[in-house]
Amino acid sequence: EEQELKEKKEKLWKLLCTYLPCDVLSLQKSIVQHVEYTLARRRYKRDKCSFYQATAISVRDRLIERWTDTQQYLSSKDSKRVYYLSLEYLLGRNLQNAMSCLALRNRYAAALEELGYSLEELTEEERDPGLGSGGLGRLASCFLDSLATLNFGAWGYGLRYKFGLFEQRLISKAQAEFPDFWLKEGYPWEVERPDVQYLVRMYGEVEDRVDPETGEVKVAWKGGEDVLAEGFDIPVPGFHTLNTNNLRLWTSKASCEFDLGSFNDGQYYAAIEEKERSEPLTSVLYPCDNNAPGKELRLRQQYFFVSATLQDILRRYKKSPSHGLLDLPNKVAIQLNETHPAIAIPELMRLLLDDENLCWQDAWHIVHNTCAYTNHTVMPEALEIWPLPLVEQILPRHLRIIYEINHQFLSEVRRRWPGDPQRVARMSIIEESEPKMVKMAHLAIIGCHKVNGVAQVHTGLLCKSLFRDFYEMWPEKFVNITNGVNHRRWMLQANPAMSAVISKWLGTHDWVHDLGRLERLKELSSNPEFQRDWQEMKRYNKRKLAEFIERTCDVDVDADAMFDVHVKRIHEYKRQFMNILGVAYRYLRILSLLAEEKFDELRQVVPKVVIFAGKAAPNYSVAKDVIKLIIAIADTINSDTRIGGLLKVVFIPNYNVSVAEVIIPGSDLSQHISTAGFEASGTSNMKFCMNGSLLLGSRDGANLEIEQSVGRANIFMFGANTKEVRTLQTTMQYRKPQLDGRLAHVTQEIRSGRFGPTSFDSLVDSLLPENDRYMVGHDFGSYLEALEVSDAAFRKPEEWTAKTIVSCASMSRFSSDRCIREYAEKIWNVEPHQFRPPNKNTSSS
Ligand code: GPU
Repeated sequence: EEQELKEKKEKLWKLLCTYLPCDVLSLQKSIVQHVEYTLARRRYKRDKCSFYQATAISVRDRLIERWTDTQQYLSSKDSKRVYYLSLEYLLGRNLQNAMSCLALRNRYAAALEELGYSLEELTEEERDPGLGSGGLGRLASCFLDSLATLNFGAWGYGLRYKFGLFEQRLISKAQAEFPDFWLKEGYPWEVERPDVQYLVRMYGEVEDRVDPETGEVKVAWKGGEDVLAEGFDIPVPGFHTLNTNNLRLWTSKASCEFDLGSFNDGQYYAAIEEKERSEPLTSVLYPCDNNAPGKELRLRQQYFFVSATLQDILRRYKKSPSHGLLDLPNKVAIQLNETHPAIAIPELMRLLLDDENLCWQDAWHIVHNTCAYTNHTVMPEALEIWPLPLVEQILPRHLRIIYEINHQFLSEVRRRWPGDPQRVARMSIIEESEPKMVKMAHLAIIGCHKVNGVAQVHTGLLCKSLFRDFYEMWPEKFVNITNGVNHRRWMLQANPAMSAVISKWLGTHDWVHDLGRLERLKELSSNPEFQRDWQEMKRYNKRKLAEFIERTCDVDVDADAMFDVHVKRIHEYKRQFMNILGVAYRYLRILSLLAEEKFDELRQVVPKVVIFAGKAAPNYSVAKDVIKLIIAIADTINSDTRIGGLLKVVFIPNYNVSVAEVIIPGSDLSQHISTAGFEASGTSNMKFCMNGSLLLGSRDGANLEIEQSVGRANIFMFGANTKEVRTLQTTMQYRKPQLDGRLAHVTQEIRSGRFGPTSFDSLVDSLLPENDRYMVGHDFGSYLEALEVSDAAFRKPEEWTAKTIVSCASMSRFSSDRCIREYAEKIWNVEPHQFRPPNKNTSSS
């Protein structure tokens, strides 16, 4: 019998013992087969959508074999795994990324060409999964790519929202929101896992039960409602390595376990309806960037996500017979992306206490040494605090655990600082307000062994102000890990023209693996021939962006003008308002030069296209007003024939990852002008530099570290630093500074209706010193000066080009590869494990 089993196993192995063939003909066959059999469409009909999907599935097939092999390999190694828990991911398009990871891009392009499709046109068929709202979600995606490329065994966990971040359209000169049903045509990169399901309970009551034998008190959580979590997996390939990781996204389903009694009572429809109520849990992503929505559904989403994820992690861990629970911290690292998944701390405690029957000390030891927390903001309105009664209602068992954590923690504080009740009150997880509130950041700091900020200045603020008490108590807990971005997506994929120039001049592609290799470009920065290639590349990308602007905004722009870009979520602290005020100032100045016939000075004006893009949260009316003002000013300027081509302003709708891939390579200058102390890091600043664009930046977040890397001459910095902002904010309360004359002039013109009938009163009033939380008035003068310096630099093309080359060549620190290595060393304590197949042939290499 054993022999028979062995033969069957062998047969199974032999049927698929090699990786799928990847010659051009085999790729074509697999594409056409998927059109015919998987999609059941006609292969003769010209249909880009079907061919995109079939191509994606063909690529996915080739990912799956490496993916399952990697997972099996990692299990056999029993290596420590990293789990990245994030409520947001902004994956961007996957087709080209997956193909270049597999080193099959050229072959697929050739295969498609012969079938009458270009890879570029099929690429455009892919919809961005908008499962995130801004930098935090995109960072998570860059991390997944680097983790796989660097051969770390790591899984991402997230939610599979049915509706991603809303689609932004501009209607009647304002933002309008539309649902983003990204799954409309299906998502070919995911694999549904009906076998991976967990029940997640919410509501109900807790009951203390005394064990009659031991006298021990146990808490039982009873009643409530169950929701079923089902996993969908997306393979995450590494670049030129077989290692392929996994991103598991949960969707909510009605659980199919019924109280059968209710059917007998004739409650057939009511019983089913009741169950179906749980479906909408993962319907929609809250569009909150740096803002906590405070909605009950959001808390339920967070808990649903965390519970399914931790059950899954524990199940996988326990599969290995050698694994004892106390060993968990040596085998598992859990990273919490912001406090959004911080309810993981009490949930893991609950699973260990109630389901695994561990004692408190053991459970706490495991939780504390397994989990770590990344903070991404110091803005008070973004810090998550939940009304205690709400937590009690949804998660009564967790509230009990939080009380106990807090109790033990505060005793420790009292021991260390006797007679300091204020400190105890400040550090408590519970805010004694009406109603009481649960502070998720405190819970995360107390429950984790490491807390990290995302740029030096940001981590400094965490230690010096926001989490000062905690830093005093546990200085070794706090670390800085400056953010990084995946240069393979943001250079190699987004900017093939630049990649070709770089590889040509370096004579190798090795920079794709090690961004430090770009340093060698610095010596070439003034080489006239290299400069010519570089400028040609930039012009090519600018023409592509100009075509995109023509298509999306119906505005004709000149690719020889300076492209000055400000793209990110619309937020007061990011100061798009200050930018548009500067644009209005520039416009008025050009008009007065014209009126006064100052032709020499007019000749000095750098022709410019100012490009904005970004979404405002639907309920954030100030941000929506800023969009209205931008559009109003843009319309006035673009239709003013007197200024000719000297100034154009556009607002590109529906900013997302794939739009960014067009905008960033096509920019000359980019603005990162947040009020100092407010932008934790910023990550697009890094992407712009990598693409040969110079930064105009405030003294905030990663701008400061970028300045150190590229050198002061190659970046335009301005404005108050964090310390000055702090003192100014206190002094402004009693000493009101005068409004900059140029600013006063601009605001007067806005009020007077120069830019259309709306007077934008509330926006303009926000500039009054007593209202100006974001220091627009204070920084405006030095902002205009920095713009002038950048204009002067742009007038000297050779010098400008050299600056952009040096700044691009200085970006190695800002690769997410560097960043992930730091997490691995400072927080996770994990080593890479590269999978090499024992006897399968790798036909792709
Ligand atoms: N960030 Br909190 C978000 O995109 N969303 C959020 O809800 C919070 C932070 C951003 C920071 O604003 C940005 O400065 C940072 O670069 C990014 O996270 C990644 O760390």
